[in-house]
Formats: sequence, structure tokens, C-alpha cells
Amino acid sequence: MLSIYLTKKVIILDLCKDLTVFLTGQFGGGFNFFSFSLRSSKNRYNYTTFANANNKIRPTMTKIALITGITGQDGAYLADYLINKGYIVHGLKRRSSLFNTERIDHLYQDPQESNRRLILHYGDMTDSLNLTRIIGETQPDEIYNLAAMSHVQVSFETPEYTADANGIGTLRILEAVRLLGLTKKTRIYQASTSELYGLVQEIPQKETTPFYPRSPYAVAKMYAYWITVNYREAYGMHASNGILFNHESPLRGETFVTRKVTRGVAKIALGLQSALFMGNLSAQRDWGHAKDYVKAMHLILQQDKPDNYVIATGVTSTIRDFIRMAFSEIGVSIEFRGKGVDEKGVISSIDEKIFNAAVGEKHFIDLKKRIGEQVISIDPKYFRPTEVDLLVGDSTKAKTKLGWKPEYDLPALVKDMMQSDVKLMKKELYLKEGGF
Ligand code: NAP
Ligand code: G4F
Repeated sequence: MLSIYLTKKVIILDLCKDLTVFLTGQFGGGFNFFSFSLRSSKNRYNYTTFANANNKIRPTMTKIALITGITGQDGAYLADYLINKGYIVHGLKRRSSLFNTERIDHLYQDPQESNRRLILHYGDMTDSLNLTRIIGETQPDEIYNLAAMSHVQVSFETPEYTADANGIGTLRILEAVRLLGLTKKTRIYQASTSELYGLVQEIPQKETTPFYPRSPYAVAKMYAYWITVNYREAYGMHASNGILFNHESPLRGETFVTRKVTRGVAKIALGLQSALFMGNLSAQRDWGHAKDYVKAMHLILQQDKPDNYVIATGVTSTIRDFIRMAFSEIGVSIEFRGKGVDEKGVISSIDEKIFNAAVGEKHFIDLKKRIGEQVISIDPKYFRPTEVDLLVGDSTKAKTKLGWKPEYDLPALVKDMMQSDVKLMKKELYLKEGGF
């Protein structure tokens, strides 16, 4: 039976028991759209037309994406990127005792709002029933499986959980898509990693380089990589691996080495911390910007055929180099002396002009007094039982087939992170000085 509901922004036509039509529109300001969405008990189709002030109609199908790990660094950048492309984004979020949505708060819309572009669901990679229900309810065109226990060192302390969430978690997503009959509709991106190369068998590493994982994290991700390939081959699923090399940003988790350094350097500059304790300074990483890397994830799912792609900058640097670059952003030169656990980083000079512009005059005098002092020490507790010494990727395939090209190089990445952390730590100092 046909029934019609009128709300402020939406007309809902219940055509019969399990078929509903939603009509929504927005007019004015030179930008109008009309959106049509048809939902049956099994499927949902969306159709949106946009008209600009000149009334040129540009029809688009609204795609639906599901992002696991939406509260993480990549999840936040990807959600932003897809929403700006017109997607409706569903995100899987773990229940925690705090909100833990800081990275996506700017995208958040209350459940009471109509026409939401971001919808969060409670869930966990270790819970098959929950994952299956969410995929069934959201009927995504694209799933980006980014959720993982992503810290390599922590995986040595939580190996079983890491295997479950990172390895079997990926199987749960693939199997849910298969059991729900979505193999032809839903494309899957698996967040694979350069950690798979571990004890590297070739320099630089590309799609054909053999894997040699060196941590419970990497071994779990190796299962996830191959189960993705297997479901692609066995069931014809559009399931792809992005083998991403390290990518960082102002949103990077605080315990990964780059963010630990940029936060620490900013705190040292402002007198909030006296020194930084680090692990292996000689490890080399190929660091890119997360903003560039989420674009690659999206491109991978837009290809006609699923595949595996290395995403990297092709430039590798030591942790020591990264520390020098971070200090140099605020005009501070660091000299490294000694070897192994006795290695130390000492302030050798400060460029007053650069420091004042980057941090502020009032902090210069105090830091100047520290010239010749040690600000970097080694703590063996940060050494890993098995280390990945060198990573550098060759992303020729992604560049030629996907047309992917990063905008940020390492200096631009360090600048972005340092500017952001100096600002953040100034806020912290302000609160501390205010007695909070
Ligand atoms: P991240 O910041 O640590 O984010 C990980 C996300 O996964 C968070 O949203 C986290 O939720 C969620 N998560 C963890 N365990 C979960 C579980 N059991 N159930 C549901 N959600 C869970 O990591 P990232 O840097 O954005 O990386 C994204 C993905 O790419 C990860 O799979 C990582 O292993 C992989 N990767 C990263 C890099 C890199 O350099 N960043 C390179 C290659 C591959 P909470 O917020 O609740 O903790
Ligand atoms: O920043 P990290 O912890 O990243 P790692 O281990 O390379 O893993 C990251 O990148 C992978 C891609 O290759 C992702 F799959 C993974 O999810 C994660 O995002 O450590 C980088 C290097 C290591 O060699 C480590 O030993 O930095 C060295 N390091 C030296 N001192 C340190 C420290 N790492 C950390 N976290 N903390 C230190 O104090």
C-alpha cells in the first residue's frame, strides 16, 4: 500500500512492505541537488542529480563505502576524501570509554540529521556476526579494510590478538561479502603493508619481491594479503591489496616514530620536555604523506580489474635523518655522537631567525642555554626482537596503471607535521601555564 511521509527535507514513499523511495532536495545559493534513493529489503540504489546556477545537470550515482578503522589516521583522511567525492561513508568504530573520534569530528553528523554522509557503526574485526550484519545492512559498493592492530612493536606483546584482528579479521570481511551474495557488487581494498618484505630480498621492493615478514604484525598481514588474493581467484571477487609503505601525517598515532619525534621536538623547543628516548636510529624507511596514500586506495578500487599495488615514494631515510630534519624545521642543528646504545644527539647550534618564526621569540633564550646539551638518548626498550632494517619501494606499476603520483616529498611531510605539532604543543603550554 502506498503511503507518503513528508518531513522538512525528505519525502518518503512507502510503496509496499519492503520497497521505499526517499526523495530529497536542496535548492538555493546557486547549487541545487535532487536525490532519489530506492530501498528494498535486499538492495539500495541511490541516484543524485546536481544542477549548478546555469542549470547544467550532472547526474551521478551515489556510491556507498564502508571503512573499517575509520577512527585511525588513514580512515580519517579517506573518509574526508570520499565524502568530498560524493560518497556516503559508513565507518566501523570500536566501542571505547572515550569518544575516540577526534580525527573525524569535523565530518561527524548527528544520527538525527537527514541526508547524512557519514554514518558510524559499532563493531570489531574480531566479531564475525557484527561485521556480517553491518555489511548486509549497508550494502557497500566499496569496502576499505583499514582496521588493524597496526603497531609492529606492540604485536610482539599481543601476537594472538594481532593475528585475530589483522589476519582472520580480513577473512571475516571477505567471507561476509561472499555469504551475503555481494561478490559482484562489493569491491574490497585490503590494507597490506611494506612490512611484508621484512628482511628484504630485493632493493627496491616491488609487487614481485618475495615476502619475508619479521613480526607477528607482518605475519598476520601476510595471511590477510594471501586470503585476499585467494578470494579474488576462487570467487572472482574485486579484492585488491595496496602494499603501502610507511605514510605519516599530523594525524599519525603518537607512538609511531615520526610522530613521536615531531611531538618531542616541539615539546623540547617549548621547554615542555628535556629529551627524547629512541630505539634503532639506523633503520631506514620510505615515508610518504597519508593524504597522498588514501588517494591511491581509492584509485585501486576504480580499476576494472583487481590487483596488487606497491605505493611508495622511492626515497628512503634513516630515523636519525628524520630527527635532524624535524629539528632543522625550527632552526635547531643536531649533532649525533657515539654508537649503539651510547649514541646521543646534542644541540650544536640554533638559527635564531628560523626558530623565532617557527616557535616564537620568547622561547629562544631558554633553548639557547641548552646548546651543547643532549636531547636524544637511546633506550634499548624500543629495540625490536626482529627488526626491519631497510624499506624502499618501487611504485612504477601504480604510477603507470593508476596514474598515482604523490604531492608530498619528505621535507614537505616533515614541515606539515612540525607546524602542526608546534601549534598543538603551544596549546598544551598555554593550558599548563593556566594551571590546567
Ligand atoms: P591506525 O591509525 O593505527 O588506525 C587503525 C584503525 O583500526 C583504528 O581506527 C583502530 O581503532 C582500528 N582497529 C584496531 N583494531 C580493531 C578491531 N579489532 N576492530 C575494529 N577496529 C580496529 O593505522 P593507520 O596508520 O591508519 O593504518 C591503516 C591500515 O593500514 C592498518 O591496517 C595498517 O596496518 C595499514 N598500514 C599502515 C601503514 C602506515 O604507514 N600508516 C602502512 C601500511 C599499512 P581505534 O581507534 O579504536 O584504535
Ligand atoms: O614508526 P614505526 O613504529 O613504524 P613501522 O614499524 O615501520 O610500522 C609502520 O609502518 C608499516 C609499513 O611499513 C605499517 F604496516 C605499520 O602498521 C606501521 O604503520 O617504526 C619505524 C622504525 C622501526 O625500524 C623502529 O625500530 O623506527 C624505529 N624506531 C626507532 N626508535 C622507533 C623508535 N619506532 C618507534 N615506534 N619508536 C621509537 O622510539
